[in-house]
Amino acid sequence: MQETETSEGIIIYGGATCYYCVAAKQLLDRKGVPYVEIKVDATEGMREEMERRSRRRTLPQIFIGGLHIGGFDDMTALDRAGKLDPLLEPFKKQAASNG
Ligand SMILES: N[C@@H](CCC(=O)N[C@@H](CS)C(=O)NCC(=O)O)C(=O)O
Repeated sequence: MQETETSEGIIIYGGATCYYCVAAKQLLDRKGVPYVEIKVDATEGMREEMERRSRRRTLPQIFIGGLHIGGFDDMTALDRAGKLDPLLEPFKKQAASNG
């Protein structure tokens, strides 16, 4: 089975027609962090990988630096509690620093 390199970065296991996946990506876009989306219905073995790693079956499943966050609701709850930004901080896009 194909295995992604999941211990680094921000990974969203998502699907083609998934409102919560779009919402999750919009939130991360607003936060200014890069992420990789794995479309579980487009790549063989990825749905199984997602279910094995998250022990959940709904999309999206979000991992930040290898830490399982959960779905969109879970990420939103973390944000409201002020706990998401500290997790994202190491992944924030570099501001133009050489100009
Ligand atoms: N509370 C979840 C809801 C996720 C959800 O319902 N996702 C839909 C797709 S947008 C899904 O996976 N549906 C299939 C299922 O429930 O098995 C979240 O915020 O991520």
